[in-house]
Amino acid sequence: MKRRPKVLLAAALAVAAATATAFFALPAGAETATFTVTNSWNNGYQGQVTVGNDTSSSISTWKVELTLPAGTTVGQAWNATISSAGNTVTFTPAGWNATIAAGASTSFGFIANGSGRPTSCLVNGKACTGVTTPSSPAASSPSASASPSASASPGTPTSGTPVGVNGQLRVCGTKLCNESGSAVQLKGMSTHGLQWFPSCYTDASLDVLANEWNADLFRISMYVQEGGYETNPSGFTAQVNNLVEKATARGLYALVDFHILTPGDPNFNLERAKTFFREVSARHASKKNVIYEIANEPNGVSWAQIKSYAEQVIPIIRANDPDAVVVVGSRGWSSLGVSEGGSSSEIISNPVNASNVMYAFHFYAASHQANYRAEVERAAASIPLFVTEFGTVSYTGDGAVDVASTNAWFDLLDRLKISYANWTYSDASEGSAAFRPGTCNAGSFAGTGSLTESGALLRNRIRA
Ligand code: IDC
Repeated sequence: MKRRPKVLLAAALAVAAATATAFFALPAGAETATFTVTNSWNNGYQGQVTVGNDTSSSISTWKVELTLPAGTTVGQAWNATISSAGNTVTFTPAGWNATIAAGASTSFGFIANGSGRPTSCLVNGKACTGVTTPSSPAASSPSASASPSASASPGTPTSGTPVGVNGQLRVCGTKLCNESGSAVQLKGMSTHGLQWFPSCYTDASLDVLANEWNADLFRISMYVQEGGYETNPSGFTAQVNNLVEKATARGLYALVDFHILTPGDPNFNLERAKTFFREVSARHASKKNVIYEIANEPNGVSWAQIKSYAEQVIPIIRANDPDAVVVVGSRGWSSLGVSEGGSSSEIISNPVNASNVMYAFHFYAASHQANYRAEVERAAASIPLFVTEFGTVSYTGDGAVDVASTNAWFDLLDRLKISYANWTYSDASEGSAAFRPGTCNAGSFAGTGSLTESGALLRNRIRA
Protein backbone atom coordinates (compact mmCIF):
# COMPACT_ATOMS: atom_id res chain seq x y z
CA MET A 1 0.00 0.00 0.00
CA LYS A 2 3.01 2.28 -0.25
CA ARG A 3 3.49 4.80 -3.00
CA ARG A 4 5.42 2.82 -5.57
CA PRO A 5 3.60 3.58 -8.81
CA LYS A 6 5.95 1.59 -11.07
CA VAL A 7 5.71 -1.61 -9.06
CA LEU A 8 1.97 -1.19 -8.72
CA LEU A 9 1.54 -0.62 -12.44
CA ALA A 10 3.43 -3.82 -13.18
CA ALA A 11 1.21 -5.71 -10.77
CA ALA A 12 -1.86 -4.18 -12.38
CA LEU A 13 -0.74 -5.33 -15.81
CA ALA A 14 -0.13 -8.84 -14.48
CA VAL A 15 -3.65 -8.92 -13.07
CA ALA A 16 -5.07 -7.55 -16.30
CA ALA A 17 -3.25 -10.25 -18.27
CA ALA A 18 -4.78 -12.90 -16.02
CA THR A 19 -8.29 -11.62 -16.62
CA ALA A 20 -10.71 -13.28 -19.00
CA THR A 21 -14.22 -12.15 -19.74
CA ALA A 22 -17.26 -13.99 -20.98
CA PHE A 23 -20.23 -11.96 -21.96
CA PHE A 24 -23.81 -13.10 -21.58
CA ALA A 25 -26.05 -10.70 -23.43
CA LEU A 26 -29.80 -10.61 -23.72
CA PRO A 27 -31.64 -8.81 -26.50
CA ALA A 28 -31.93 -5.05 -26.01
CA GLY A 29 -34.67 -4.07 -23.59
CA ALA A 30 -33.98 -6.77 -21.01
CA GLU A 31 -31.77 -7.61 -18.04
CA THR A 32 -28.17 -8.40 -18.90
CA ALA A 33 -25.36 -10.09 -17.02
CA THR A 34 -21.63 -9.81 -17.61
CA PHE A 35 -19.29 -12.35 -16.06
CA THR A 36 -15.64 -11.42 -15.52
CA VAL A 37 -12.78 -13.33 -13.96
CA THR A 38 -11.05 -10.66 -11.91
CA ASN A 39 -8.30 -12.85 -10.50
CA SER A 40 -7.24 -16.49 -10.75
CA TRP A 41 -4.75 -18.87 -9.21
CA ASN A 42 -3.89 -22.57 -9.39
CA ASN A 43 -7.17 -24.12 -8.28
CA GLY A 44 -9.60 -21.26 -8.10
CA TYR A 45 -10.60 -17.86 -9.28
CA GLN A 46 -12.58 -14.78 -8.32
CA GLY A 47 -15.58 -14.01 -10.50
CA GLN A 48 -17.66 -10.89 -10.85
CA VAL A 49 -21.09 -10.60 -12.42
CA THR A 50 -22.65 -7.27 -13.36
CA VAL A 51 -26.41 -7.36 -13.73
CA GLY A 52 -27.67 -4.55 -15.93
CA ASN A 53 -31.17 -3.24 -16.52
CA ASP A 54 -31.55 -2.31 -20.19
CA THR A 55 -35.29 -1.79 -19.89
CA SER A 56 -36.94 1.60 -19.56
CA SER A 57 -38.34 0.92 -16.09
CA SER A 58 -36.91 -0.09 -12.74
CA ILE A 59 -36.69 -3.80 -11.90
CA SER A 60 -37.45 -4.78 -8.31
CA THR A 61 -35.31 -7.89 -8.00
CA TRP A 62 -32.98 -10.15 -9.93
CA LYS A 63 -31.65 -13.69 -9.93
CA VAL A 64 -28.59 -15.05 -11.69
CA GLU A 65 -28.11 -18.81 -12.06
CA LEU A 66 -24.70 -20.07 -13.10
CA THR A 67 -24.05 -23.72 -13.90
CA LEU A 68 -20.52 -24.84 -13.20
CA PRO A 69 -18.75 -27.95 -14.45
CA ALA A 70 -18.28 -30.83 -12.01
CA GLY A 71 -15.39 -30.18 -9.66
CA THR A 72 -15.92 -26.43 -9.38
CA THR A 73 -17.99 -24.93 -6.57
CA VAL A 74 -18.65 -21.45 -5.24
CA GLY A 75 -17.23 -20.91 -1.75
CA GLN A 76 -18.20 -17.36 -0.89
CA ALA A 77 -20.01 -14.44 -2.45
CA TRP A 78 -20.32 -10.77 -1.63
CA ASN A 79 -23.07 -8.32 -2.55
CA ALA A 80 -25.27 -11.37 -3.23
CA THR A 81 -26.84 -14.28 -1.38
CA ILE A 82 -26.03 -17.73 -2.72
CA SER A 83 -27.76 -21.08 -2.76
CA SER A 84 -26.72 -24.22 -4.63
CA ALA A 85 -28.61 -27.13 -6.17
CA GLY A 86 -26.55 -29.72 -8.01
CA ASN A 87 -24.08 -27.87 -10.22
CA THR A 88 -26.17 -24.70 -10.37
CA VAL A 89 -25.48 -21.77 -8.09
CA THR A 90 -28.20 -19.16 -7.66
CA PHE A 91 -27.28 -15.58 -6.75
CA THR A 92 -29.97 -13.25 -5.40
CA PRO A 93 -29.65 -9.70 -4.01
CA ALA A 94 -27.79 -9.08 -0.78
CA GLY A 95 -30.77 -7.02 0.38
CA TRP A 96 -29.86 -3.45 -0.42
CA ASN A 97 -29.16 -4.06 -4.13
CA ALA A 98 -32.39 -5.75 -5.26
CA THR A 99 -33.77 -2.76 -7.14
CA ILE A 100 -32.01 -1.72 -10.34
CA ALA A 101 -33.11 1.54 -11.90
CA ALA A 102 -33.66 1.79 -15.67
CA GLY A 103 -30.26 1.83 -17.36
CA ALA A 104 -28.40 1.07 -14.12
CA SER A 105 -26.50 -2.01 -12.98
CA THR A 106 -25.26 -3.77 -9.88
CA SER A 107 -22.34 -6.15 -9.36
CA PHE A 108 -21.59 -9.07 -7.13
CA GLY A 109 -18.52 -11.24 -6.72
CA PHE A 110 -17.65 -14.75 -5.69
CA ILE A 111 -14.74 -17.09 -5.08
CA ALA A 112 -14.78 -20.33 -7.09
CA ASN A 113 -12.99 -23.39 -5.78
CA GLY A 114 -11.80 -25.19 -8.92
CA SER A 115 -10.94 -23.71 -12.28
CA GLY A 116 -14.07 -24.52 -14.32
CA ARG A 117 -15.82 -21.49 -15.79
CA PRO A 118 -19.65 -21.31 -15.94
CA THR A 119 -21.19 -23.32 -18.77
CA SER A 120 -24.56 -21.60 -18.73
CA CYS A 121 -26.29 -18.55 -17.34
CA LEU A 122 -29.85 -17.45 -16.59
CA VAL A 123 -30.90 -13.92 -15.65
CA ASN A 124 -34.31 -13.72 -14.01
CA GLY A 125 -35.11 -17.17 -15.35
CA LYS A 126 -34.52 -16.37 -18.99
CA ALA A 127 -31.73 -17.97 -20.95
CA CYS A 128 -28.83 -15.66 -21.57
CA THR A 129 -28.10 -15.49 -25.26
CA GLY A 130 -24.75 -15.21 -26.96
CA VAL A 131 -23.00 -17.10 -24.16
CA THR A 132 -19.28 -17.45 -24.66
CA THR A 133 -17.07 -18.88 -21.97
CA PRO A 134 -13.36 -19.48 -22.20
CA SER A 135 -12.72 -23.22 -22.39
CA SER A 136 -9.59 -23.05 -20.27
CA PRO A 137 -8.81 -21.16 -17.10
CA ALA A 138 -7.37 -17.70 -17.44
CA ALA A 139 -3.61 -17.73 -17.63
CA SER A 140 -2.27 -17.37 -14.14
CA SER A 141 0.81 -15.35 -13.42
CA PRO A 142 2.87 -15.69 -10.25
CA SER A 143 2.05 -12.15 -9.14
CA ALA A 144 -1.68 -12.79 -9.51
CA SER A 145 -1.72 -16.05 -7.61
CA ALA A 146 -3.23 -17.09 -4.30
CA SER A 147 -2.15 -14.11 -2.27
CA PRO A 148 -2.19 -11.15 -4.61
CA SER A 149 -0.55 -7.95 -3.48
CA ALA A 150 -2.02 -4.51 -3.76
CA SER A 151 -2.48 -3.36 -7.31
CA ALA A 152 -4.26 -0.71 -9.26
CA SER A 153 -7.11 -1.47 -11.59
CA PRO A 154 -6.31 -0.16 -15.06
CA GLY A 155 -8.99 2.53 -14.85
CA THR A 156 -8.10 3.81 -11.39
CA PRO A 157 -6.33 7.12 -11.10
CA THR A 158 -2.84 6.27 -9.85
CA SER A 159 -1.84 9.56 -8.36
CA GLY A 160 0.08 7.43 -5.90
CA THR A 161 -2.04 7.82 -2.80
CA PRO A 162 -3.53 4.74 -1.13
CA VAL A 163 -7.04 5.63 -2.29
CA GLY A 164 -5.86 6.69 -5.75
CA VAL A 165 -4.19 3.32 -6.20
CA ASN A 166 -6.78 1.07 -4.57
CA GLY A 167 -10.12 2.82 -4.95
CA GLN A 168 -13.29 1.45 -3.43
CA LEU A 169 -12.53 -1.44 -1.08
CA ARG A 170 -14.71 -4.47 -0.52
CA VAL A 171 -14.63 -7.65 1.48
CA CYS A 172 -13.60 -10.61 -0.69
CA GLY A 173 -13.83 -13.91 1.13
CA THR A 174 -11.92 -13.43 4.38
CA LYS A 175 -9.81 -10.55 3.07
CA LEU A 176 -10.14 -6.86 2.30
CA CYS A 177 -9.69 -6.26 -1.43
CA ASN A 178 -9.13 -3.22 -3.56
CA GLU A 179 -11.28 -2.14 -6.49
CA SER A 180 -9.56 -4.59 -8.82
CA GLY A 181 -10.02 -7.53 -6.46
CA SER A 182 -6.53 -7.87 -4.99
CA ALA A 183 -6.13 -8.35 -1.25
CA VAL A 184 -4.81 -5.28 0.55
CA GLN A 185 -3.56 -4.54 4.05
CA LEU A 186 -4.13 -1.00 5.32
CA LYS A 187 -1.75 0.37 7.95
CA GLY A 188 -2.33 3.50 9.91
CA MET A 189 -3.05 5.35 13.10
CA SER A 190 -6.03 6.07 15.30
CA THR A 191 -6.84 9.39 16.87
CA HIS A 192 -7.25 9.60 20.63
CA GLY A 193 -10.61 10.91 21.87
CA LEU A 194 -11.54 13.88 19.68
CA GLN A 195 -12.97 15.65 22.73
CA TRP A 196 -9.58 15.67 24.42
CA PHE A 197 -7.02 16.11 21.61
CA PRO A 198 -8.49 18.30 18.86
CA SER A 199 -5.17 20.11 18.35
CA CYS A 200 -3.55 16.82 17.28
CA TYR A 201 -5.68 16.60 14.10
CA THR A 202 -4.71 19.47 11.84
CA ASP A 203 -3.63 19.88 8.24
CA ALA A 204 -0.03 19.76 9.44
CA SER A 205 -0.40 16.54 11.44
CA LEU A 206 -2.30 14.81 8.64
CA ASP A 207 0.30 15.90 6.07
CA VAL A 208 2.92 14.14 8.21
CA LEU A 209 0.79 11.01 8.58
CA ALA A 210 0.12 10.81 4.84
CA ASN A 211 3.37 12.01 3.30
CA GLU A 212 6.03 11.16 5.86
CA TRP A 213 4.66 8.12 7.66
CA ASN A 214 3.15 6.90 4.33
CA ALA A 215 0.06 5.69 6.19
CA ASP A 216 -2.93 4.26 4.35
CA LEU A 217 -5.48 4.70 7.08
CA PHE A 218 -6.67 7.31 9.56
CA ARG A 219 -9.08 6.13 12.27
CA ILE A 220 -11.31 8.85 13.66
CA SER A 221 -12.27 7.87 17.23
CA MET A 222 -15.37 9.67 18.31
CA TYR A 223 -16.19 8.74 21.90
CA VAL A 224 -19.91 8.63 22.57
CA GLN A 225 -19.71 9.01 26.36
CA GLU A 226 -16.98 10.63 28.52
CA GLY A 227 -17.69 14.09 27.12
CA GLY A 228 -18.12 12.88 23.55
CA TYR A 229 -20.97 12.72 21.03
CA GLU A 230 -23.82 12.52 23.57
CA THR A 231 -22.90 15.98 24.86
CA ASN A 232 -22.99 17.72 21.45
CA PRO A 233 -24.18 15.53 18.56
CA SER A 234 -24.01 18.18 15.84
CA GLY A 235 -20.60 19.45 16.97
CA PHE A 236 -18.99 16.00 17.01
CA THR A 237 -20.64 15.04 13.71
CA ALA A 238 -19.15 18.18 12.14
CA GLN A 239 -15.73 17.40 13.62
CA VAL A 240 -15.81 13.85 12.22
CA ASN A 241 -16.97 15.12 8.81
CA ASN A 242 -14.16 17.64 8.76
CA LEU A 243 -11.57 14.97 9.52
CA VAL A 244 -13.00 12.67 6.85
CA GLU A 245 -12.51 15.54 4.37
CA LYS A 246 -8.91 16.01 5.53
CA ALA A 247 -8.23 12.27 5.04
CA THR A 248 -9.89 12.36 1.63
CA ALA A 249 -7.81 15.32 0.49
CA ARG A 250 -4.67 13.27 1.21
CA GLY A 251 -5.83 9.99 -0.36
CA LEU A 252 -6.12 8.24 3.01
CA TYR A 253 -8.80 5.75 3.96
CA ALA A 254 -10.93 7.14 6.80
CA LEU A 255 -12.20 4.73 9.44
CA VAL A 256 -15.12 6.34 11.27
CA ASP A 257 -15.15 4.85 14.79
CA PHE A 258 -18.28 5.15 16.94
CA HIS A 259 -16.24 4.78 20.10
CA ILE A 260 -18.55 3.12 22.59
CA LEU A 261 -16.76 1.79 25.68
CA THR A 262 -18.75 2.41 28.89
CA PRO A 263 -21.49 1.26 28.97
CA GLY A 264 -20.44 -1.73 26.90
CA ASP A 265 -23.80 -2.61 25.40
CA PRO A 266 -23.93 -0.83 22.03
CA ASN A 267 -27.74 -0.91 22.17
CA PHE A 268 -27.51 1.74 24.91
CA ASN A 269 -26.48 4.10 22.09
CA LEU A 270 -28.59 2.60 19.30
CA GLU A 271 -30.61 5.70 18.54
CA ARG A 272 -27.50 7.90 18.67
CA ALA A 273 -25.73 5.49 16.31
CA LYS A 274 -28.61 5.57 13.86
CA THR A 275 -28.65 9.36 13.81
CA PHE A 276 -24.87 9.68 13.57
CA PHE A 277 -24.38 7.11 10.82
CA ARG A 278 -27.37 8.37 8.83
CA GLU A 279 -25.84 11.84 8.71
CA VAL A 280 -22.22 10.84 8.15
CA SER A 281 -22.94 8.23 5.48
CA ALA A 282 -25.19 10.66 3.60
CA ARG A 283 -22.47 13.29 3.61
CA HIS A 284 -19.75 10.91 2.33
CA ALA A 285 -21.81 8.53 0.17
CA SER A 286 -19.99 9.37 -3.04
CA LYS A 287 -16.51 8.89 -1.57
CA LYS A 288 -14.55 5.67 -2.02
CA ASN A 289 -12.41 5.97 1.10
CA VAL A 290 -14.79 5.80 4.08
CA ILE A 291 -15.04 2.68 6.24
CA TYR A 292 -17.55 2.54 9.08
CA GLU A 293 -16.72 1.01 12.49
CA ILE A 294 -20.06 0.91 14.23
CA ALA A 295 -19.13 -0.14 17.79
CA ASN A 296 -15.61 0.21 19.19
CA GLU A 297 -15.56 -2.26 22.09
CA PRO A 298 -18.74 -4.00 23.18
CA ASN A 299 -18.28 -5.52 26.64
CA GLY A 300 -20.49 -7.23 29.19
CA VAL A 301 -22.97 -7.96 26.41
CA SER A 302 -23.77 -11.09 24.39
CA TRP A 303 -22.80 -11.59 20.76
CA ALA A 304 -26.52 -11.90 19.97
CA GLN A 305 -27.12 -8.37 21.27
CA ILE A 306 -24.14 -6.98 19.33
CA LYS A 307 -25.39 -8.70 16.17
CA SER A 308 -28.87 -7.27 16.70
CA TYR A 309 -27.39 -3.78 17.01
CA ALA A 310 -25.30 -4.28 13.85
CA GLU A 311 -28.29 -5.47 11.86
CA GLN A 312 -30.15 -2.27 12.75
CA VAL A 313 -27.29 0.16 12.07
CA ILE A 314 -25.85 -1.37 8.87
CA PRO A 315 -29.01 -0.87 6.76
CA ILE A 316 -28.96 2.83 7.64
CA ILE A 317 -25.43 3.19 6.29
CA ARG A 318 -26.18 1.02 3.25
CA ALA A 319 -29.26 3.07 2.35
CA ASN A 320 -26.89 5.98 1.66
CA ASP A 321 -23.66 4.22 0.74
CA PRO A 322 -24.41 0.69 -0.52
CA ASP A 323 -20.81 -0.37 -1.11
CA ALA A 324 -19.08 0.89 2.05
CA VAL A 325 -17.23 -1.68 4.13
CA VAL A 326 -18.59 -1.91 7.69
CA VAL A 327 -16.60 -3.22 10.67
CA VAL A 328 -18.51 -4.73 13.61
CA GLY A 329 -16.99 -4.83 17.10
CA SER A 330 -16.76 -8.21 18.81
CA ARG A 331 -17.57 -9.37 22.33
CA GLY A 332 -15.15 -8.73 25.21
CA TRP A 333 -13.68 -5.35 24.12
CA SER A 334 -13.39 -6.55 20.51
CA SER A 335 -11.38 -9.60 21.57
CA LEU A 336 -13.50 -12.02 19.46
CA GLY A 337 -14.99 -12.97 22.84
CA VAL A 338 -11.72 -14.26 24.32
CA SER A 339 -11.44 -11.67 27.11
CA GLU A 340 -14.87 -12.77 28.38
CA GLY A 341 -14.19 -16.50 28.16
CA GLY A 342 -15.62 -16.99 24.66
CA SER A 343 -14.18 -17.43 21.20
CA SER A 344 -14.72 -16.49 17.58
CA SER A 345 -16.89 -19.59 17.15
CA GLU A 346 -19.89 -17.56 18.30
CA ILE A 347 -19.42 -15.23 15.31
CA ILE A 348 -18.48 -17.94 12.82
CA SER A 349 -21.63 -19.91 13.64
CA ASN A 350 -23.87 -16.83 13.74
CA PRO A 351 -22.43 -14.09 11.53
CA VAL A 352 -24.00 -10.69 10.98
CA ASN A 353 -26.69 -10.96 8.34
CA ALA A 354 -25.16 -8.46 5.89
CA SER A 355 -22.54 -8.55 3.17
CA ASN A 356 -19.32 -6.55 2.94
CA VAL A 357 -18.82 -6.77 6.71
CA MET A 358 -15.65 -7.37 8.74
CA TYR A 359 -15.18 -8.05 12.45
CA ALA A 360 -12.99 -5.97 14.76
CA PHE A 361 -10.19 -7.45 16.81
CA HIS A 362 -8.27 -5.27 19.29
CA PHE A 363 -5.13 -6.11 21.24
CA TYR A 364 -2.65 -4.43 23.55
CA ALA A 365 0.67 -6.19 23.01
CA ALA A 366 1.89 -6.26 26.63
CA SER A 367 -1.42 -7.77 27.83
CA HIS A 368 -2.60 -9.92 24.93
CA GLN A 369 -0.18 -12.57 23.88
CA ALA A 370 0.10 -16.01 22.28
CA ASN A 371 -3.40 -17.31 23.12
CA TYR A 372 -4.93 -14.23 21.48
CA ARG A 373 -2.67 -14.61 18.45
CA ALA A 374 -3.76 -18.24 18.11
CA GLU A 375 -7.41 -17.22 18.20
CA VAL A 376 -6.86 -14.56 15.53
CA GLU A 377 -5.15 -17.08 13.29
CA ARG A 378 -8.01 -19.54 13.76
CA ALA A 379 -10.72 -16.92 13.19
CA ALA A 380 -9.01 -15.41 10.14
CA ALA A 381 -9.51 -18.67 8.29
CA SER A 382 -13.28 -18.18 8.45
CA ILE A 383 -14.19 -14.53 8.91
CA PRO A 384 -12.74 -11.19 7.70
CA LEU A 385 -10.90 -9.44 10.52
CA PHE A 386 -9.77 -5.81 10.87
CA VAL A 387 -7.55 -4.69 13.77
CA THR A 388 -9.18 -1.29 14.09
CA GLU A 389 -7.25 -0.56 17.32
CA PHE A 390 -4.15 -1.93 19.01
CA GLY A 391 -1.51 -0.70 21.41
CA THR A 392 2.14 -1.59 21.87
CA VAL A 393 1.66 -1.33 25.67
CA SER A 394 -0.75 -2.75 28.25
CA TYR A 395 -4.55 -2.63 27.97
CA THR A 396 -4.57 0.47 30.17
CA GLY A 397 -3.05 2.39 27.27
CA ASP A 398 -0.01 3.07 29.44
CA GLY A 399 3.17 1.36 30.58
CA ALA A 400 6.20 0.10 28.70
CA VAL A 401 6.26 -0.89 25.05
CA ASP A 402 6.41 -4.68 24.68
CA VAL A 403 8.61 -4.79 21.59
CA ALA A 404 8.75 -8.58 21.29
CA SER A 405 5.01 -9.06 21.51
CA THR A 406 4.33 -6.11 19.19
CA ASN A 407 6.65 -7.59 16.57
CA ALA A 408 5.03 -11.02 16.92
CA TRP A 409 1.69 -9.33 16.27
CA PHE A 410 3.05 -7.43 13.24
CA ASP A 411 4.37 -10.65 11.76
CA LEU A 412 1.00 -12.36 12.20
CA LEU A 413 -1.01 -9.42 10.81
CA ASP A 414 1.30 -9.10 7.80
CA ARG A 415 1.15 -12.83 7.09
CA LEU A 416 -2.66 -12.83 7.25
CA LYS A 417 -2.93 -9.44 5.48
CA ILE A 418 -4.97 -7.99 8.32
CA SER A 419 -5.29 -4.20 8.31
CA TYR A 420 -4.50 -2.22 11.45
CA ALA A 421 -4.67 1.14 13.19
CA ASN A 422 -2.52 1.98 16.21
CA TRP A 423 -3.74 3.71 19.38
CA THR A 424 -2.80 6.64 19.28
CA TYR A 425 -1.69 9.43 16.96
CA SER A 426 -1.67 11.86 19.89
CA ASP A 427 0.52 13.43 22.55
CA ALA A 428 -1.36 12.01 25.55
CA SER A 429 0.90 11.40 28.52
CA GLU A 430 0.65 7.63 28.31
CA GLY A 431 2.86 4.94 26.77
CA SER A 432 0.55 4.26 23.83
CA ALA A 433 0.76 7.81 22.44
CA ALA A 434 3.03 8.30 19.43
CA PHE A 435 4.12 11.84 20.37
CA ARG A 436 5.55 13.36 23.51
CA PRO A 437 3.30 15.66 25.54
CA GLY A 438 3.23 19.16 24.10
CA THR A 439 3.79 18.09 20.49
CA CYS A 440 0.30 18.93 19.25
CA ASN A 441 0.17 22.48 20.57
CA ALA A 442 3.70 23.05 19.24
CA GLY A 443 2.74 21.56 15.87
CA SER A 444 6.05 19.66 15.76
CA PHE A 445 4.80 16.45 14.11
CA ALA A 446 7.48 16.07 11.42
CA GLY A 447 10.62 13.97 11.73
CA THR A 448 11.47 11.83 14.73
CA GLY A 449 12.25 14.45 17.36
CA SER A 450 8.82 14.41 19.02
CA LEU A 451 8.22 10.68 18.93
CA THR A 452 7.84 8.35 21.91
CA GLU A 453 9.22 4.81 21.81
CA SER A 454 5.85 3.58 20.57
CA GLY A 455 5.64 6.34 17.97
CA ALA A 456 9.11 5.53 16.61
CA LEU A 457 8.23 1.84 16.33
CA LEU A 458 5.00 2.61 14.47
CA ARG A 459 6.50 5.23 12.17
CA ASN A 460 9.22 2.80 11.09
CA ARG A 461 6.76 -0.02 10.56
CA ILE A 462 4.21 2.00 8.61
CA ARG A 463 6.84 3.75 6.45
CA ALA A 464 8.58 0.48 5.58
C1 IDC B 1 -8.07 5.01 26.91
C2 IDC B 1 -7.12 6.16 26.77
C3 IDC B 1 -7.07 6.91 28.08
C4 IDC B 1 -8.46 7.32 28.46
C5 IDC B 1 -9.39 6.13 28.48
C6 IDC B 1 -10.80 6.64 28.73
O1 IDC B 1 -5.85 5.69 26.37
O2 IDC B 1 -6.24 8.07 27.95
O3 IDC B 1 -8.44 7.89 29.75
O4 IDC B 1 -9.36 5.45 27.25
O5 IDC B 1 -11.78 5.72 28.50
C7 IDC B 1 -9.31 0.57 24.67
C8 IDC B 1 -10.25 1.64 24.28
C9 IDC B 1 -9.64 3.00 24.40
C10 IDC B 1 -8.69 3.09 25.59
C11 IDC B 1 -7.54 2.13 25.34
C12 IDC B 1 -6.47 2.16 26.43
O6 IDC B 1 -10.80 1.44 23.00
O7 IDC B 1 -10.68 3.94 24.52
O8 IDC B 1 -8.18 4.40 25.62
N1 IDC B 1 -8.09 0.79 25.21
O9 IDC B 1 -7.00 1.83 27.66
N2 IDC B 1 -9.49 -0.72 24.61
C13 IDC B 1 -8.44 -1.35 25.14
C14 IDC B 1 -7.52 -0.40 25.54
